[in-house]
Order: sequence, then C-alpha cells, then structure tokens
Amino acid sequence: DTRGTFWEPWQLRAAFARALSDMYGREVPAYTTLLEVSHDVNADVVRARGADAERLGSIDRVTAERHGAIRVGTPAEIQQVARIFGAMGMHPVGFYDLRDASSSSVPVISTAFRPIDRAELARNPFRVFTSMLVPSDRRFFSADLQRRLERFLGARTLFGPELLALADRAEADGGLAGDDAAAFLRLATAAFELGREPVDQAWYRELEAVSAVAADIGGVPTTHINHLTPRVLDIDDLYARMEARGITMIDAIQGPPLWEGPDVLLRQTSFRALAEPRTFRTPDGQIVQDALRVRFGEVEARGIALTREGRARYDAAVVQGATPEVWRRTFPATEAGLVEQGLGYFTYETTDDGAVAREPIVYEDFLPRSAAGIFQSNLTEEGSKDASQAGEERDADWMAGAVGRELFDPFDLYAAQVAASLTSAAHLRGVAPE
Ligand code: OOG
Ligand code: NI
Repeated sequence: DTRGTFWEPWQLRAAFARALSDMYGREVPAYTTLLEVSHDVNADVVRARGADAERLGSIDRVTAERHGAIRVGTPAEIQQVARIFGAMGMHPVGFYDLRDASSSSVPVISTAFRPIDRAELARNPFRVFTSMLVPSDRRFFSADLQRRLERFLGARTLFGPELLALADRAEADGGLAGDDAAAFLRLATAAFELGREPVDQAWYRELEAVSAVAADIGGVPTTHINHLTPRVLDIDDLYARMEARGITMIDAIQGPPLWEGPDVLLRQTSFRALAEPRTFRTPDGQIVQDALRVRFGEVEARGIALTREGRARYDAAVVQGATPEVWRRTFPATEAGLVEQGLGYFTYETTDDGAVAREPIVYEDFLPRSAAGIFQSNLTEEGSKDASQAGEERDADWMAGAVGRELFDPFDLYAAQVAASLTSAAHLRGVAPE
C-alpha cells in the first residue's frame, strides 16, 4: 500500500512508464510479443557478454527503458503536455523539423521530453518524442483547411482540469502524496488511450488525403500514444527473431549499420502499423466500423552520444549510405579513437585504486532522418504536398516559445556531463581539471 507515501518525480515517471506499457500492451497485443522478444534478446546478450553488455546502461535500466511517441495539434496542447511531463521530471530537449527531413516529410515539428540529469536518467530514462502539427505550412494545407483545422483543434480538450491541476501541484511541490499520485497516474494514462468515440469520416479522409499524420492528429478529438519503444542490446538478433515469429518488419534497421566498431547514436526498426478497428460517422449520419493503420511497434538499440563534430560525420556518412564500408571510412574502430578525434562523449571516473576510467555516455535523443523514415515507412497513403510553396519558418526558439519553457540543447547537456565528471575526477585526485 503506497497511499501514505510521497511520490518523487522519478517515481511518478517510472510508474507512468509502466502504466502506459500495460495499457499499450492491452491495446496492441503485438507490442507484448515485442517486449517478450526484447527480454529474451537482452538476457542472451548479458549471458554472452557479461559486464560489457552493461557499458551503456545497467540491465535494470535497459529492461525498464521505453520511449513513447505522441502527436498534438497546437501550442496550447504542447504546453499542457509540458506540464504533465514536468510533473515527472521530464524536460523538452532538442528540436526536430520533420517537414523536410530527406525525401519523406510530414507536417510536424518535434521535441523530446526526458530527464536531463545523469542520476535521474539512471533511475528511469523514460522519454516521449512529441510532435506538433504545423497547420500554417502551405506546402501541406490551404488557407481554408488551416482555418478549419485550427477551429477543430481549438475546440477540443485533450487533458482535463483535474489532471493539469495535479501536474502543477507535483511540479510546485516536487512530487505528490499517495492518493494524488494515484489519481495523477490514472488520469495521465487515460489521456493517452485510443479514443472510442466515432470519428468524423469525411473530415478524417479529407486530412488523410493531405497527410496521414495530419489526420491522426487533427482528424480525431483525442490524442493517443502512437508507439512505445523498448530498448534492445542486439537489434539485428531481434529483427531476425520477430520475422521468425511471423511478424512483418519494415525493410531495414534505420541508422548506423552493423559493424565491428563502436555503436553510436541510435538504430531503430519497427513492425508495420497494424489495422485497428475504429468507429466512423459517415456524412449521412451512419455509424460504421472501419480500420486504421496508424500505430506501430518500434524497437531500438542505443549507442554512444556523438559530439557536434561526430554528428556532422554521421550526417555526411548517412548520405553516402549507412553501409559497413562507409562506416569504416568515417569512424574510428575503437572508443579510444572516438575520444582522440573528439567525436564521442565520455565521462571520467576515479576508480578505487586511484586510476581514471573512461565511460561512454549513451545517446538519449532521437534522429530526425530516422524518425521521418519510421513515420513514412508506416504510412499507407502517400499524401500530397505542394513543393512550390514556401514552408513556414520554425526553429528551436519558436518551439521554446510554443512550449513555454526552456528548450535544452542535447549537445550542451552531454558536454556538461563530461565537464562535471572531469571536475569531480580531478577533485578526487587532487589536481586541477583540464
Ligand atoms: C514519432 C516518430 C519519431 C522516433 O523514435 O524517432 C520517433 C511519431 O511517429 O509520432 O518516435
Ligand atoms: Ni519512436
């Protein structure tokens, strides 16, 4: 019985991630299969590689680790999302513009809510990739459609007043008492369940003709978790095991290739969006059943965080094709090489015998190209886009204004972690930091 206890933000975050996972498993049974296979893969990797398997996070952290993806329509909605995640110690980090990421593009801009302190990440690293529609982008929406979209979005309520009041209290007080924590978790989880009310068919289909993502966001009166992604230690093995179970995966693993050198950034793959039954209201008022393919099952493997220099190399390499040959030309084959060339982030810890041990920092963020690929590979409708129109300017400052909070830069966060470790290692050894 936890009613009497006070829940700190990280405890709310861990409990929310669990509740969301249980809910999503009920809604999308293939997700449960994905979790089972992920557990098996991780257990095998730990058995085979021992301590080395935990270099980028303890097995407890990795087993509990998830990222979610949600999509909202307006600045007012993303501000409310920020209050709910703020209660759980999750802050907006990074800016992603998916409108012109390579050939695949979707009419959204995004950030990720996640813990930013090292200790908080170690307790529970739950993160949520959060996208917001850009109805004013003329490449996708006419002035008339923009007006109707904004009217529809402005009239809906995604998060009720009780949930938001509890979120604000948690943030102000640094947590919630037992009963309030239970109510907060229940309401927050319910806010991301798939809506059951009938969908206006004509409106949904009109938006879908422009972009399936626009329809998923602006065609329905509620929001929902789009996917919930577990982390695996061997994504190639996972891919093979899922296919062996008869689950069709997208064509490729996105991100860096499998090669003999250090894993960097993020590799992701997913099973195709499944047809889920939804209720529609037709133009003549009839209620009919149909199916929508929107939600999918993604899985990821995480590697070492790259510096700006390392990231620039990554971006250049991806253009040439993420093959082992390209990787061997682009990246050093060892962690020491990444350090020497200033490509990766590492911390420095003083060990019991007074030596200094170097540890890689795991990448906690996302890759817009891979994100757009995941979006796109799961869409059945191509959508239509008028490339002759100019896109609306959006950047990190604009996003910070929309969210109404400081937007953290991922590179700054990693660099601060390195600096803090150097200071404490130097302090322990009684020497000045470099
Ligand atoms: C988000 C896609 C981005 C990832 O892992 O890169 C993402 C979405 O489909 O809403 O989740
Ligand atoms: Ni994802």
